[in-house]
Amino acid sequence: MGNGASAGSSSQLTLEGGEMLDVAKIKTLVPELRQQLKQKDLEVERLQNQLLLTKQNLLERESELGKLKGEVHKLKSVLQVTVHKDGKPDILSIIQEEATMAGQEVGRMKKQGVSGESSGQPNIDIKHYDKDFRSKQLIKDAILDNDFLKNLDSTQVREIVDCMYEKQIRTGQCIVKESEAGQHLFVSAAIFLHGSPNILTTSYDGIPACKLGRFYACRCSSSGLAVTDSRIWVLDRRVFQAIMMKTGLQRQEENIRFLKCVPLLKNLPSPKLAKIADVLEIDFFHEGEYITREGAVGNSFFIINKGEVRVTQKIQGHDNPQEVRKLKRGDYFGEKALLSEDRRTANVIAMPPGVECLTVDRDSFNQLIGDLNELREKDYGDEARGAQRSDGSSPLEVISPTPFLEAEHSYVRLEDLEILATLGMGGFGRVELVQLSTDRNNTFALKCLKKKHIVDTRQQEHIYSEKRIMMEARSPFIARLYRTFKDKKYVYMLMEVCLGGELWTILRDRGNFDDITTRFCVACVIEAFEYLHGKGIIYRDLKPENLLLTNQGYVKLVDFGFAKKIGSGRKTWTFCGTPEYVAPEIILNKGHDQAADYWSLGILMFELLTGSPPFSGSDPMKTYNIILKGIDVIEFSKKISRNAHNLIKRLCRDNPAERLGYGKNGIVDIKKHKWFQGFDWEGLKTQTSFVPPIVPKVKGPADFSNFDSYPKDIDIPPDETSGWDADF
Ligand code: 6JR
Repeated sequence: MGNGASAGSSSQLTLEGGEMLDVAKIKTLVPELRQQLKQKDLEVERLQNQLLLTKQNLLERESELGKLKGEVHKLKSVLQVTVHKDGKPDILSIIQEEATMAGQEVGRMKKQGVSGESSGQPNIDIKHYDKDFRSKQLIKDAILDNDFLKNLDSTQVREIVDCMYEKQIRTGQCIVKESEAGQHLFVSAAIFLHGSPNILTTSYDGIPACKLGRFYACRCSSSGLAVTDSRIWVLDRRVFQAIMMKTGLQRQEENIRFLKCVPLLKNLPSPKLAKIADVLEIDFFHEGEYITREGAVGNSFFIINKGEVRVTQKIQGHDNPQEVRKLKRGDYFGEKALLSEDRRTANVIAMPPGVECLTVDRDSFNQLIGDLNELREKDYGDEARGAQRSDGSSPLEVISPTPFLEAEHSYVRLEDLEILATLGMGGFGRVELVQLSTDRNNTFALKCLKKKHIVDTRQQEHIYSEKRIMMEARSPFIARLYRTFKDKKYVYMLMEVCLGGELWTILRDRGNFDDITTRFCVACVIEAFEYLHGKGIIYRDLKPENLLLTNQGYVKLVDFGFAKKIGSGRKTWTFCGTPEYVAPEIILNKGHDQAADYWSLGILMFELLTGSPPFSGSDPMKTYNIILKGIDVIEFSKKISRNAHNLIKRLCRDNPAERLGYGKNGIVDIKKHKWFQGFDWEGLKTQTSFVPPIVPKVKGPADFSNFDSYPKDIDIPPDETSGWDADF
């Protein structure tokens, strides 16, 4: 005792920095600090509440907005119908245009298909015209200044430059004539005004002149009038198409020819080689350059096209890597980091004078090449490290032959049918609900196509193809076509009726679908696509407008106007589809195949989940330009879940070869995606154990209440007797 400042007395504390604190003083401060803390807590709580309220408010606003949008959609659709009733469809386009100009989205208007003539591939002479260096440069500059054409490769640009021919134009002369068939816009003739390298194009039906590039998007015919006497360069659309096709084919053929000489790949079936040829990139490495570095991560597989490489490795007992072998043209390397190791097992160095390699990235390698026995069993003398996988060599792709099909309802005659109501309407004609006068319980959908319209829009071949494909199709996810008729004015298709209505109508009324509904609809489409692709058929016109609900609520694909049998490993070049849904390779005329359907599947998912497709402009040209910018610049609404977002992005890859579904497992890869986790594919196929998410109300075989109402047809088309439909 006695010593006031003893260690036992705790009246003072020494802080780390040597500062002294009076404990008694602190004790008096504690209640005050507690009070302050409590106040801060309260404030935090208040702020949190505010945040919650704002969030709630936001959600409410969002839902209000959704409802409003739904109402706008309904109104627009009613308008669409009323306008047709008045027989003045022009008003609608004015409304639509004004809405677009005001910056609003053109929501629930039915989307129209677009197609180039169906007269097969252009088989025309690609003629070159001599021109001086300056003119060539001018044309080239114009091409590189154009949003579309700048995507072409140098061979294609050179061909276009060579094929343009000169034309003298006098002041006031009309460069492009206007025709009545109007709506479709696409590059058909590129005209370069002398002096200012702008590109003018006409749409491919020869309709209003339209400038691409700097003075883009005037739809008026006056833009086709020459202001002064001038010299222009012209390229016919058919030549343009022929160039695109020729160069595309050439590149593919060259690559395939080389791949056939690569010992590793020479036994693969041609369709597979074609796919590999599609994903190849050509890379050049200077002498001495390290193509792979031992220990580094690697994501590419290489085939040597030109030159030689040296392979070196660290070997015990040596300070420097030692050469283990040389590889030459036709040899490959880089498989190990992709198969079993994550890292490169050796250095691969380009030898003089440099090396050209065909490069395949990791994804494409896994999809197309990775399961080859030779690769898996490859042994560089390193204790059989390669053979880790079970056999998985890719099955040969075969197109199933057409089985003998029974002809249901082939006895039905046109005279036996009575029209009950109109189920759909378009430029082509109408789809009527009809019943058999001899059996009123038997109803069908009768598609009536105006022959004059078919001839005017050169769709004869598409109509035949539609008939052939639909007559043969036997899938629960594709509407049946029983038989066809014809008379002087129309050709007719007698089809299975789906009284649940169009998915488009339901989407319009609901605004958007939830994940479950969307998954179901997309799954039905996948089943239909699996069936079609298995027969070498591409569909090319996916959209909610072409999906019908059966009475039970299953989804069926209708309208095969753009479907085409191309076989596997083949491509086609005819431009067609619906602008919002066409894939970039179709726009760029690079040739397209099944992968274009996978692209559209991603667009469909997006539209069903949000109510609008991701790429949409006020006219087709604008839409195409937005599509070419890619899916990565599109903002994804919160309505789209993480897994759905991921799947959409995997489907909407710019490069068709990278799309999910295009790999060696085909469409199964899409079915296995996380978004479909737990989905009962078997139940869907058999249509038994499944309760569809939307079960429509259908009271009987003649109940058309799930369809919008359409006015009676007042427009009677003229006779068309050219005889193109002899075999229809
Ligand atoms: N060894 C690439 C060529 C050899 C060779 C021996 C080894 C490994 P990668 O070099 O694939 O990149 O394609 O790893 O992706 O004798 N190459 N000759 N690799 N590894 C490689 C091959 C190619 C570099 C070789 C290679 C070994 C030996 C022991 C582990 C343990």
